[in-house]
Amino acid sequence: NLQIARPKGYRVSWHANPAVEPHHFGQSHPMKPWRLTLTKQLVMAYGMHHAMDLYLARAATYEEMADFHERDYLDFLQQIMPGDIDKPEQSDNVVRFNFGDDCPIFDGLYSYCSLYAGGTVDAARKLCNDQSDIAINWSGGLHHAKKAEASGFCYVNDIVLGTLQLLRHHPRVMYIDIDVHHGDGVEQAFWSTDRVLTVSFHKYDKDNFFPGTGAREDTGPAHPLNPGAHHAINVPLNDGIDDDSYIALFKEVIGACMKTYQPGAIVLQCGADSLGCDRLGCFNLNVRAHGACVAYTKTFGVPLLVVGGGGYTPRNVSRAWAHETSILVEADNIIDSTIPDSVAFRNHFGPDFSLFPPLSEMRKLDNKNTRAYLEGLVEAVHEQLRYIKG
Ligand code: V1P
Ligand code: CA
Ligand code: ZN
Repeated sequence: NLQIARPKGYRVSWHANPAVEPHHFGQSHPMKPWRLTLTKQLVMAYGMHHAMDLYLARAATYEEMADFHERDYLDFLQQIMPGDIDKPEQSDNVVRFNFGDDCPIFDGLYSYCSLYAGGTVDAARKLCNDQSDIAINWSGGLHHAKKAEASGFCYVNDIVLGTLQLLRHHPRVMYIDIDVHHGDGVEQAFWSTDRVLTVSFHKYDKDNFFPGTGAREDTGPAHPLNPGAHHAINVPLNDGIDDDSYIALFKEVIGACMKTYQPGAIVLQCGADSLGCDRLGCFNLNVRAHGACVAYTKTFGVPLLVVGGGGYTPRNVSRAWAHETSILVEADNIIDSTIPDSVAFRNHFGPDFSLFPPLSEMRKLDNKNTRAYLEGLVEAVHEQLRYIKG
């Protein structure tokens, strides 16, 4: 009897398709789908698969992806082959749809995109059908994709597709993004509606950090006829933010947003490039602090769609997402902080073999976020929330 097996706690579902994992973006490209293999190995070695319902994700259909994306763009994504990028007859579309170094055309690209998107759509539907309380797709979270443009390693915006599913059942959905980059694609997709409140925490430097958007003042087009005005919350940060300031900031901002907006569901993008020692990131968070944001989001008891995102030091991505899985299944107090002996690829976790290596100590970065700056951000968010009603 499932009631007895799980007397309290939430029903957690895991949505994944192993066929996502072997895709290669290319030799020097930072995005490595293999990090999903490492995550799954850790989750299984800890036995966490026993505490979730496991679903093999389907590929999203063309029609499902066309809920957000333009057909011209999907047609291109479906037919383009690796050798085509240099063909003159393709060059207009390659440029128009922004393919190139960040978004290369690799073998199996369309399968890769439809599989990670299918996982997020499936996860959202499980929440809507009340067959799950917390649904996880670590292969999703690709927040930069636009309706007719690839961007920043993202081709299909699974977050938008999943959120559109949630909006069929919930009047208001809140989107939270802790990837070190601005969640521009999701923000833009819901720019004109008051039914989604987007909140992104990110490193912001207009000229020197991708994608260069997400200033504090960018809150949605402020026309009196736009219901989506004020419904984009941006929390722009500087290099080196540490555990305590990030957790305090996250709790104040998200606590205030929840109180005002009272969403029926939450989508949480857990990009792990906000950890210390990330190959592309510049924050100084440890695995526990990243996980504390997930734990805090869970305390609201609202249906929760959890997706991955960035994260470019695979051993740390897998540590964070395994730890966060343990928080979601309420096993974080049970599992050992030493990486299990049985885990495949255990050599990747040396020399410490800990789930919680001291990332903030390993690459010294000054915290360029003063207390006054962070207090100013919180105050500005409170002011913005005055325009929003739940
Ligand atoms: O900075 C840029 C573009 C390239 N310039 C013309 C501007 N691109 C970044 C893209 C980062 C994408 C992050 C995605 C996510 O938010 C969600 C999955 O995490 C970029 C960087 C960088 N250091 O920011 N591209 C690359 N590095 C890159 C390096 C080697 C090969 C290919 C791309
Ligand atoms: Ca972000
Ligand atoms: Zn990122």
